[in-house]
Amino acid sequence: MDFSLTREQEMFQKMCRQFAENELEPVAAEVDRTHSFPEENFKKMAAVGLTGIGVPEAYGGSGGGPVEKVIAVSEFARHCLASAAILSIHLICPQTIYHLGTEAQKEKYLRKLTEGGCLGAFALTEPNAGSDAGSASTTAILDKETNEYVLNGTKCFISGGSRAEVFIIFALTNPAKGLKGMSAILVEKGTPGFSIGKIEEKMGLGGSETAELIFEDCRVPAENLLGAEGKGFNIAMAALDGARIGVGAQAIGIAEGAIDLSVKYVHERVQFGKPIAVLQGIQWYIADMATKTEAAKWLVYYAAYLEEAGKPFSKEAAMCKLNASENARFVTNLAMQIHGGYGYMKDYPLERMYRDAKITEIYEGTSEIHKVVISRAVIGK
Ligand code: COS
Repeated sequence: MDFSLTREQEMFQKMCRQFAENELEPVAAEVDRTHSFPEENFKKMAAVGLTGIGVPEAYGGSGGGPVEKVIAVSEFARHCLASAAILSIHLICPQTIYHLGTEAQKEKYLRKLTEGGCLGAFALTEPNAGSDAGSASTTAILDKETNEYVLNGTKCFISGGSRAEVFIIFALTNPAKGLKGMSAILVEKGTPGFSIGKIEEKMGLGGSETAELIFEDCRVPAENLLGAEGKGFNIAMAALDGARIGVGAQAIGIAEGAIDLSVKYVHERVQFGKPIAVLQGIQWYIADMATKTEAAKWLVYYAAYLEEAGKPFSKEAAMCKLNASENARFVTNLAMQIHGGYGYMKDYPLERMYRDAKITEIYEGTSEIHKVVISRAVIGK
């Protein structure tokens, strides 16, 4: 058993850490305040190969796999959860196209989604289909005369929806079959009949724009079917398994960032004539935060290792996401307690981190859904 990163992974981690410190941290507060997508930063991520993790160089990617994703996303989340989330969620799109796409689809979409700096999105959720993703009602009916799918329906809460150029849309190609009639369809920004609706005002994660997608007789060629027809739900679930490791990475990153700030603060903050680092109450907070975060981190890396090794990992992906996201809320809460009034003020990053951390317990499946997945795996359906 070896818990260490390879030399290449250590160098990659260093590069991601520097990228986060130099490019992400300086704009994190502004991105949150203005709720603006950090377009420039996304282009810079593409320039250094981060938007092509998990896609081979032959398609414009930078190789690597789940472990590299965890490294990059967690390093980013230490400083800016919105940027970490943008990368983590974007990667679902090129990686799914790489795994399931036809050669023509790979040629058409992968370069622009990897080295090209175009954002990808993944759209499953609908107003009446959140946790119960199988009850989605958006349709994509094949017009046999023109050989086009005609999409109708609304997707909501889609991360990057207002900025993405390529979307994987889950829609019913055979509504009579329900969940088994769902397929994955590739849709490009600007396709007639496809418009962006409401852009949500959120509690946190300001820079990651979350949008509604509206399809009104939106036609795409039949060749835009991704994977087998009727297998859309399985494709979505498999993609979400990987995405949940990404959220686990976001959650450990934000917890590590909150610990970094807290450690610095307890040495600097003097009360009762001494730095608060000498107070046992504070020391125990820090001990709990560090221990739980270390444990959360290794469960995330274990899930990533299983995925990389081609072993079953759905249960561990759910476990790592459940555990790391609860820990992110626990740690940011204690970090704020340590910082007292300063932590609550918008002048300091902790207030943003506290708000941002909450989403990790909700998106890519709520904690309750993960308990469903885990308990089914442990005790059966
Ligand atoms: N990988 C591949 N296929 C999977 C899978 C996985 N991890 N999990 C389930 N499936 C398949 C099942 O094998 C089944 O297919 P077959 O009938 O061909 O065997 C099909 O999907 C239905 O599975 P199941 O009966 O478990 O579906 P449920 O309706 O009970 O839903 C949950 C399962 C609740 C786990 C699912 O709806 C879910 O994850 N919901 C949360 C959605 C979510 O995370 N949304 C976040 C936003 S995404 S934009």
